Amino acid sequence: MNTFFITTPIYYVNARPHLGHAYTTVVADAMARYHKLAGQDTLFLTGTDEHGDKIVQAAEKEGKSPKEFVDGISARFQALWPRLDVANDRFVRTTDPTHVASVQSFLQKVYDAGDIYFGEFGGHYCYGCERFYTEKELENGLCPQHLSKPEFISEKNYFFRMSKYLPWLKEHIEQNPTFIRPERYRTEVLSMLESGALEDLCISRPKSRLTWGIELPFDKDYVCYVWFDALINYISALGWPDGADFERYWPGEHLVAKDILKPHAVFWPTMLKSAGLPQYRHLNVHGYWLVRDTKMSKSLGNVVEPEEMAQRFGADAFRYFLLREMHFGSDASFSDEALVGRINADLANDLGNLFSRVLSMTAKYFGSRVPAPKQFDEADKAIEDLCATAMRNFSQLFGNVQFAQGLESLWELVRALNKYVDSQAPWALHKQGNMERLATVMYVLLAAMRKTALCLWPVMPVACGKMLEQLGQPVQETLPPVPVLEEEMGSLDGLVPGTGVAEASNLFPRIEVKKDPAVAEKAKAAKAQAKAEKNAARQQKGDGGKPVEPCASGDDAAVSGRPNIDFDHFKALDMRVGTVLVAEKHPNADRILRLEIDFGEGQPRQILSGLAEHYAPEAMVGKRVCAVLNLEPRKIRGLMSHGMVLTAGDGNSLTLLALDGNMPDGSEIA
Ligand code: ME8
Repeated sequence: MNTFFITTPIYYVNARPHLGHAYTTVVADAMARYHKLAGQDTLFLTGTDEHGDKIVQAAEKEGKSPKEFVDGISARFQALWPRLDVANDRFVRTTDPTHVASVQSFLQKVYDAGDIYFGEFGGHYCYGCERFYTEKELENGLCPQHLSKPEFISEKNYFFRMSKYLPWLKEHIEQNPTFIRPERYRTEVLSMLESGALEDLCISRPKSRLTWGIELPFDKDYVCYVWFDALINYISALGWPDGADFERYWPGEHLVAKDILKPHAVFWPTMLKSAGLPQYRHLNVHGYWLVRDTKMSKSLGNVVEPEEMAQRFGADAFRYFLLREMHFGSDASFSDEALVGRINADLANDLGNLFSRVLSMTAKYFGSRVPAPKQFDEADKAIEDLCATAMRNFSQLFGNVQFAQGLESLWELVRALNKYVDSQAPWALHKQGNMERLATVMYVLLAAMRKTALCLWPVMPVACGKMLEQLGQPVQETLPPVPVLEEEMGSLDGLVPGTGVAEASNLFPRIEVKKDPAVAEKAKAAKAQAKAEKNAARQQKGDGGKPVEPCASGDDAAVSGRPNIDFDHFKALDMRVGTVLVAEKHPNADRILRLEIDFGEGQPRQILSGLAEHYAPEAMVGKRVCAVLNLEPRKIRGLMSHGMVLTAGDGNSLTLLALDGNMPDGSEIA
């Protein structure tokens, strides 16, 4: 049977849900919806991880029993998901009796297979991470994650013979290139395996130290290590060992961030192997959301609350932003400005505007009924082809966890439809009384809009419903399981002439950002001063002392204060698109990042750029940039720079120049 099973991590209940949790869960929801749209029998699981020291400590802080405490926070996670239009089929809690029974069966099975032994172990235990560190792993004697001193604990414990399965795991990863994806995380796991640093896994905690956990079936004085317990959720929720859903949906695929790569890429596959169970299909690993390029943390007070975002901007727009802004696998930076920018550009200007203008013209020219098209001309056929290509690309990229690129290819269609409106000028056809041609143009637009709306169901389910309703499509009958995406990728059909459509549409109103007047005033003054200084410097320097002539003809040049250049000078610039492969701080200059950028030249090019105060190095990796390549190479504090990355700045802030389309590395900017 054609099934698709997707999981998120089960989240710790020691803190409230934040942007990071929302991202993973929204992505999983979008994947589940996409596979439903592709006609698959889909199951989507999320849940909460409720055992372990951390939880006990957090409960104690609030003066609650662990159970009372976990019930409260787990309920918060469960309440959040519908507010983000997340429609998980199951919600697993590790305190569920069915999960507990499943974990005990699993432990017994691995024990009976001879893969669990009893031994003595001493190590540096960090309560924050719930794990032991070796001497080598500590940084100045501190836990590298929490920068706190771990406690040295020596005790007898049970161990899982993980090392026995590591050679098999390496081979499995080598033979299955998409077992862990994207590639960078696969490489990371392979080098972890090659390093030889991995050992057997301690899987118990003595009850004398911790009672909040699942009792080992073969020793009642011990509870199970929280990670061993937690990973089993992925099959306990399917009723393993006896549930019919296990037969039906396993193997599935997992979605996690890079922070929990090791347990998912090393512990879990070896556990499955020892228990004689099939391996998962894919481990999909994404990067971290930073907030204004800084790590999100309670102490910095910059934690982004997903519920607040959904309330302020709408769940659809928030979901769109999450999927569009983060290139799966790389880190991304969150800010209100970035969110508003995306909403205004992609949703209000491109998509919303398309619906609004096409529906109001259909009302005006055809009384809000879908007109019957006549013969397609070249322009119509080009839209029909583009629609099929955009849908195919969207589908392929989305299925390949490249959500941002998938949406970008769909937006190529949205933007082309807006251009088609401009070039076909329905108002002129109407004026000329050319109703046949007008009917065809309006039909092409409405039919392509319907296809676009269908593709967007995984990303913006509520807005998709509204779009389909506005196009006169009975949503209950239209949405899955009825239209299978594949069948919609051909010609511009699917709309019955005569169908009634909405008279107007206002799907995504533009968001006006109210600027703090004091901040705006300061920025304006700084800008004016910078401009005056620049002009003065130019007047002094000129060309061999000659003052620069203000431009007489071009207004733009007069505004910038710079002289016009001739076309040949402009043509001499070699400007290209590239992808940042490596980004790190310049060892001798605080404000400068050292970038290695792929411009399709066969090997990456090193460029130094004054971006360090505006972008964290990890947020730069994977970004598409525009750059001038044929600047004279320059040495800056000991390192060579072979070009310049283009940015836009107002004296205070600086942003990279963004591309409005998905062009390959090395594409020329002209
Ligand atoms: O690790 N950016 O739970 P957890 C993106 N209970 N995603 C983020 C993020 C960020 N800044 N912060 C958190 C645990 N996440 C274990 C999992 S699974 C068997 C047990 C998301 O509450 C991301 O999915 O610490 C990450 O992997 C997960 O939350 C960690 O959640």
